[in-house]
Amino acid sequence: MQIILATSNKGKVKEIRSLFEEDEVIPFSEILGPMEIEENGSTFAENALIKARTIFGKLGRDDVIVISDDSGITVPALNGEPGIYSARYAGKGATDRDNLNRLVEELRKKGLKEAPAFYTAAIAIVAPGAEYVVHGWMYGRVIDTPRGEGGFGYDPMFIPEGFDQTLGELDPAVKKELSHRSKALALAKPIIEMLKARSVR
Ligand code: ITT
Repeated sequence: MQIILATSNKGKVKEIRSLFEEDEVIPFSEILGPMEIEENGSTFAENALIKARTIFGKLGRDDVIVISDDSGITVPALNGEPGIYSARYAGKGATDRDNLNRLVEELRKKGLKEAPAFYTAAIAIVAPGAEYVVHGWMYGRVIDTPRGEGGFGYDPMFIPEGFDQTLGELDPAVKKELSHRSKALALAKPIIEMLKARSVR
Protein backbone atom coordinates (compact mmCIF):
# COMPACT_ATOMS: atom_id res chain seq x y z
CA MET A 1 0.00 0.00 0.00
CA GLN A 2 1.23 3.46 -0.82
CA ILE A 3 1.32 6.09 1.88
CA ILE A 4 0.08 9.42 0.54
CA LEU A 5 0.84 12.58 2.49
CA ALA A 6 -1.98 15.13 2.62
CA THR A 7 0.32 18.11 3.09
CA SER A 8 1.81 20.86 0.91
CA ASN A 9 4.36 21.85 3.55
CA LYS A 10 7.88 20.89 2.38
CA GLY A 11 9.30 20.98 5.93
CA LYS A 12 6.71 18.43 7.07
CA VAL A 13 7.30 16.21 4.00
CA LYS A 14 11.04 16.14 4.72
CA GLU A 15 10.58 15.27 8.39
CA ILE A 16 7.89 12.65 7.78
CA ARG A 17 9.96 10.98 5.05
CA SER A 18 12.98 10.79 7.36
CA LEU A 19 10.82 8.93 9.90
CA PHE A 20 9.33 6.47 7.37
CA GLU A 21 12.51 5.40 5.62
CA GLU A 22 11.25 1.89 4.87
CA ASP A 23 8.01 3.05 3.21
CA GLU A 24 7.30 4.88 -0.02
CA VAL A 25 5.80 8.18 1.07
CA ILE A 26 4.33 10.38 -1.66
CA PRO A 27 3.03 13.95 -1.28
CA PHE A 28 -0.49 14.19 -2.74
CA SER A 29 0.55 16.99 -5.11
CA GLU A 30 2.67 14.50 -7.11
CA ILE A 31 -0.56 12.68 -7.99
CA LEU A 32 -3.28 15.31 -7.83
CA GLY A 33 -1.34 18.52 -8.45
CA PRO A 34 -1.46 21.51 -6.10
CA MET A 35 -4.67 22.01 -4.15
CA GLU A 36 -5.92 24.31 -1.38
CA ILE A 37 -7.88 22.59 1.37
CA GLU A 38 -10.01 24.78 3.62
CA GLU A 39 -9.10 24.03 7.23
CA ASN A 40 -12.20 25.19 9.07
CA GLY A 41 -12.05 22.87 12.08
CA SER A 42 -11.74 24.16 15.62
CA THR A 43 -9.03 21.71 16.76
CA PHE A 44 -5.80 20.27 15.38
CA ALA A 45 -7.54 16.87 15.22
CA GLU A 46 -10.48 18.20 13.17
CA ASN A 47 -8.20 19.98 10.71
CA ALA A 48 -5.97 16.91 10.32
CA LEU A 49 -9.04 14.79 9.53
CA ILE A 50 -10.37 17.37 7.07
CA LYS A 51 -7.09 17.24 5.12
CA ALA A 52 -6.74 13.43 5.13
CA ARG A 53 -10.41 12.82 4.24
CA THR A 54 -10.28 15.37 1.40
CA ILE A 55 -7.23 13.75 -0.21
CA PHE A 56 -8.53 10.21 0.36
CA GLY A 57 -11.81 11.22 -1.34
CA LYS A 58 -10.07 12.89 -4.30
CA LEU A 59 -7.81 9.88 -4.86
CA GLY A 60 -10.82 7.53 -4.92
CA ARG A 61 -8.58 4.47 -4.44
CA ASP A 62 -8.83 1.64 -1.95
CA ASP A 63 -5.13 0.72 -2.03
CA VAL A 64 -3.77 3.77 -0.23
CA ILE A 65 -3.25 5.04 3.29
CA VAL A 66 -3.49 8.83 3.55
CA ILE A 67 -1.80 10.63 6.40
CA SER A 68 -2.00 14.32 7.24
CA ASP A 69 -0.40 16.55 9.85
CA ASP A 70 -2.04 19.54 11.45
CA SER A 71 0.30 21.31 13.78
CA GLY A 72 1.17 24.57 15.46
CA ILE A 73 2.75 26.35 18.36
CA THR A 74 0.95 27.48 21.51
CA VAL A 75 2.14 30.24 23.83
CA PRO A 76 0.09 30.24 27.06
CA ALA A 77 1.28 33.80 27.96
CA LEU A 78 -0.36 34.99 24.71
CA ASN A 79 -3.68 33.33 25.53
CA GLY A 80 -2.73 30.21 23.60
CA GLU A 81 -1.89 32.05 20.36
CA PRO A 82 -1.21 31.22 17.60
CA GLY A 83 -2.35 27.59 18.20
CA ILE A 84 -4.43 26.21 15.32
CA TYR A 85 -3.91 29.52 13.52
CA SER A 86 -0.10 29.09 13.36
CA ALA A 87 0.01 28.91 9.55
CA ARG A 88 -2.05 32.12 9.14
CA TYR A 89 -0.93 34.11 12.20
CA ALA A 90 0.26 37.01 10.03
CA GLY A 91 -2.77 36.71 7.72
CA LYS A 92 -3.91 34.55 4.82
CA GLY A 93 -1.03 33.64 2.52
CA ALA A 94 1.59 34.56 5.14
CA THR A 95 5.05 33.01 4.81
CA ASP A 96 6.78 31.14 7.65
CA ARG A 97 8.95 34.23 8.18
CA ASP A 98 5.89 36.55 8.39
CA ASN A 99 4.30 34.29 11.01
CA LEU A 100 7.51 34.08 13.04
CA ASN A 101 7.89 37.87 12.91
CA ARG A 102 4.31 38.31 14.17
CA LEU A 103 5.00 36.01 17.13
CA VAL A 104 8.20 37.95 17.93
CA GLU A 105 6.17 41.17 17.77
CA GLU A 106 3.47 39.82 20.11
CA LEU A 107 6.09 38.75 22.68
CA ARG A 108 7.74 42.18 22.51
CA LYS A 109 4.39 43.99 22.88
CA LYS A 110 3.97 42.16 26.19
CA GLY A 111 7.56 42.92 27.19
CA LEU A 112 8.44 39.21 27.13
CA LYS A 113 11.97 38.24 26.12
CA GLU A 114 10.90 34.61 26.32
CA ALA A 115 7.87 32.56 27.28
CA PRO A 116 6.99 28.89 27.79
CA ALA A 117 5.57 27.34 24.62
CA PHE A 118 4.79 23.99 23.06
CA TYR A 119 4.27 22.47 19.66
CA THR A 120 1.34 20.15 18.91
CA ALA A 121 1.01 17.76 15.98
CA ALA A 122 -2.17 15.87 15.17
CA ILE A 123 -1.63 13.13 12.61
CA ALA A 124 -4.74 11.75 10.91
CA ILE A 125 -4.68 8.38 9.17
CA VAL A 126 -7.43 7.61 6.68
CA ALA A 127 -7.78 4.35 4.73
CA PRO A 128 -10.78 2.39 3.43
CA GLY A 129 -13.24 2.12 6.33
CA ALA A 130 -10.67 3.42 8.80
CA GLU A 131 -9.98 6.78 10.47
CA TYR A 132 -7.57 7.51 13.30
CA VAL A 133 -5.99 10.60 14.88
CA VAL A 134 -2.93 10.60 17.15
CA HIS A 135 -1.12 13.50 18.83
CA GLY A 136 2.37 14.45 19.94
CA TRP A 137 3.79 17.46 21.83
CA MET A 138 7.16 19.12 22.32
CA TYR A 139 7.66 21.52 25.24
CA GLY A 140 10.11 24.39 25.59
CA ARG A 141 10.14 28.18 25.25
CA VAL A 142 10.02 30.84 22.57
CA ILE A 143 12.45 33.76 22.50
CA ASP A 144 12.08 37.24 20.97
CA THR A 145 15.38 37.01 19.04
CA PRO A 146 15.24 34.15 16.48
CA ARG A 147 18.50 32.28 15.84
CA GLY A 148 19.62 29.76 13.22
CA GLU A 149 18.43 28.67 9.81
CA GLY A 150 17.58 25.00 10.46
CA GLY A 151 14.12 23.43 10.60
CA PHE A 152 11.18 25.49 9.35
CA GLY A 153 8.36 27.68 10.61
CA TYR A 154 8.81 28.85 14.18
CA ASP A 155 11.92 26.70 14.79
CA PRO A 156 14.45 29.61 14.92
CA MET A 157 12.60 31.02 17.96
CA PHE A 158 11.90 27.72 19.78
CA ILE A 159 14.26 26.25 22.40
CA PRO A 160 13.31 22.72 23.47
CA GLU A 161 13.29 21.86 27.17
CA GLY A 162 16.79 20.89 28.35
CA PHE A 163 18.63 22.86 25.61
CA ASP A 164 20.07 26.39 25.20
CA GLN A 165 19.94 26.55 21.41
CA THR A 166 16.95 26.99 19.13
CA LEU A 167 15.72 24.31 16.72
CA GLY A 168 17.14 26.59 14.04
CA GLU A 169 20.61 26.04 15.52
CA LEU A 170 20.46 22.46 16.84
CA ASP A 171 21.38 19.43 14.75
CA PRO A 172 18.25 18.09 12.95
CA ALA A 173 18.79 14.79 14.80
CA VAL A 174 17.69 16.53 18.02
CA LYS A 175 14.36 17.55 16.51
CA LYS A 176 13.94 14.10 14.98
CA GLU A 177 14.32 12.59 18.45
CA LEU A 178 12.13 15.05 20.38
CA SER A 179 9.55 16.59 18.11
CA HIS A 180 5.77 16.67 18.39
CA ARG A 181 5.70 15.19 14.86
CA SER A 182 8.08 12.32 15.74
CA LYS A 183 6.04 11.48 18.83
CA ALA A 184 2.74 11.47 16.94
CA LEU A 185 4.26 9.45 14.09
CA ALA A 186 5.57 6.87 16.57
CA LEU A 187 1.93 6.36 17.61
CA ALA A 188 0.79 6.32 13.96
CA LYS A 189 3.24 3.58 12.98
CA PRO A 190 1.45 0.58 14.55
CA ILE A 191 -1.84 1.81 13.05
CA ILE A 192 -0.24 1.98 9.62
CA GLU A 193 1.29 -1.50 10.09
CA MET A 194 -2.14 -2.88 10.98
CA LEU A 195 -3.72 -1.24 7.91
CA LYS A 196 -1.00 -2.71 5.70
CA ALA A 197 -1.43 -6.18 7.23
CA ARG A 198 -5.20 -5.94 6.77
CA SER A 199 -4.81 -5.25 3.04
CA VAL A 200 -2.67 -8.36 2.34
CA ARG A 201 -4.88 -11.14 1.04
P1 ITT B 1 -0.47 21.64 5.29
O1 ITT B 1 -1.79 22.09 5.86
O2 ITT B 1 -0.47 21.54 3.79
O3 ITT B 1 0.03 20.39 5.93
P2 ITT B 1 0.54 24.02 6.62
O4 ITT B 1 1.90 24.63 6.70
O5 ITT B 1 -0.61 24.91 6.24
O6 ITT B 1 0.64 22.76 5.62
P3 ITT B 1 -0.66 23.63 9.24
O7 ITT B 1 -1.97 24.17 8.83
O8 ITT B 1 -0.64 22.38 10.06
O9 ITT B 1 0.24 23.30 7.97
O10 ITT B 1 0.15 24.76 9.97
C1 ITT B 1 1.27 24.48 10.73
C2 ITT B 1 1.92 25.78 11.18
O11 ITT B 1 2.69 25.54 12.34
C3 ITT B 1 2.87 26.33 10.13
O12 ITT B 1 2.90 27.74 10.23
C4 ITT B 1 4.19 25.76 10.54
O13 ITT B 1 5.25 26.56 10.14
C5 ITT B 1 4.06 25.66 12.06
N1 ITT B 1 4.73 24.43 12.49
C6 ITT B 1 4.20 23.19 12.59
N2 ITT B 1 5.13 22.28 12.92
C7 ITT B 1 6.28 22.97 13.03
C8 ITT B 1 7.59 22.59 13.30
O14 ITT B 1 7.93 21.32 13.50
N3 ITT B 1 8.52 23.54 13.33
C9 ITT B 1 8.21 24.83 13.11
N4 ITT B 1 6.99 25.28 12.79
C10 ITT B 1 6.03 24.35 12.76
